[in-house]
Amino acid sequence: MTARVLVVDDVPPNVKLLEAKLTSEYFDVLTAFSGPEALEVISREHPDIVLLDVMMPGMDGFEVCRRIKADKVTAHIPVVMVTALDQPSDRVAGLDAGADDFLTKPVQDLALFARVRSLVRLKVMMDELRNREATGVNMGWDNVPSTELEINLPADGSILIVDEQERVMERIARALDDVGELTFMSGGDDVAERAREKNFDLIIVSLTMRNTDGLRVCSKLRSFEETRHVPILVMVDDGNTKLLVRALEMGVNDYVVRPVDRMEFLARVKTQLRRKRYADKLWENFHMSMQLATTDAVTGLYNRHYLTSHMETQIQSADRKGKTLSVLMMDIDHFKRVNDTQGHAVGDRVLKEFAMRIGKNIRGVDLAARYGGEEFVVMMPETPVDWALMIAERLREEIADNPFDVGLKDGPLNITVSIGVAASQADETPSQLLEVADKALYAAKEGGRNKVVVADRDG
Ligand code: GH3
Ligand code: MG
Repeated sequence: MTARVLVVDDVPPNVKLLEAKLTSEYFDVLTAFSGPEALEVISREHPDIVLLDVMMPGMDGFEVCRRIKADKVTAHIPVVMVTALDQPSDRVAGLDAGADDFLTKPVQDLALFARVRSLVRLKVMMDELRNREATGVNMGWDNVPSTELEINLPADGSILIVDEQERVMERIARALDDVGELTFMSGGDDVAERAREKNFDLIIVSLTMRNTDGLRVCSKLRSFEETRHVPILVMVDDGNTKLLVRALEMGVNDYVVRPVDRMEFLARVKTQLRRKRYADKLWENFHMSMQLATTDAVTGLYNRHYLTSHMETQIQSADRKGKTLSVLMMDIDHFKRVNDTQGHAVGDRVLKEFAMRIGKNIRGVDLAARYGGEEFVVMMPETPVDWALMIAERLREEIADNPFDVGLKDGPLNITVSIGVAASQADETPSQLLEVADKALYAAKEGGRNKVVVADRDG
């Protein structure tokens, strides 16, 4: 995931250091050396996240943060305060100013990347939600129930805490008192299994339990359908970097180091809960607009009109941010044969099942539409073409490897799909991009069907 990060500090070597670190992880870095300059860069460049030094002459970090959060246009941009290690009071002041997270100096790589990524993921979802609502307005649906466009969905929810130490759990309970409903589990081999049974909004796991392998719990949580998208926050002991790296690689969303600072813990928990809220909202919104916009009774997917109208906004926003939008153009192979041999009603059932499988295999920010009879398009914001290719391959396999059970007495039907993949280029219109993807789809058909082909942009 690439993102544009603005680094603000009045000490040039500090800026250089963070810039070098972030650039090495493929973030795009903007810089500013004072509060007023930061505000100017923000209003001009719309960065995805701001790393803000607290101590600056003139306008300090708190004031900059307050101004970012007070302006409707910039309030949704996540702000990370960079504070001196020995200033816990800064954290309280930072929270009051509306900061989303903290880093302490000297900034450690692991903390930096974990926090930046976590907040960028949150912002991607928030942006998508807003774009979709803008599309709804463009299409003249005055009656679309508007989800809160305000930046702050409440950060509360149902939290599971997994730790063996009673003392720790008691302290956590006190810290999270008014954040949500708490459930405690004191470890055991079946923790992850038990966690599946309830809809948690956040799971906090200790990685230093004696009788339970916390990492294993996390890896199971990531593999179960029910808990795959639930944010995980882990607690580790200071200095146990190896364990932490493995946890982050596994897809754990954030971490806190023991002894846990109460304010910091609270901020982290709230960020994760808010992110979950947005993800849920996106899904809700997805289903709602689907019902409102769809003229396609068969699959329940977005129609062509919605797709192209939304894609226009998306391509513009990708251009502005210097990011890539990818599309998959998919067409069921020899679908006419299904109709001819099994009848139109069975054909419809295949289309329905096909649409459902697409839905299951894409992210909440992606958008699936029925483009024509048995042609479907998936649009994926902020997705480079090689990821898109990977997702297309996964979809192709999912279709080909699992015959469609549409209630025939001869058993399930073998279905395959051909897919063309294309990534947007600057100033392209939706129809140009779709045409490029369509050419790739044609090549996949020519190449024998049940294939994925990436558009050849040179030829
Ligand atoms: P190819 O592999 O080249 O894509 O072959 P194909 O048979 O899938 O392609 P073709 O374009 O020749 O046929 C598409 C068929 O899809 C023809 C049309 O009757 C059928 N179709 C289109 N919309 C619907 C629908 O809503 N329901 C059903 N049952 N069939 C549909
Ligand atoms: Mg076809």
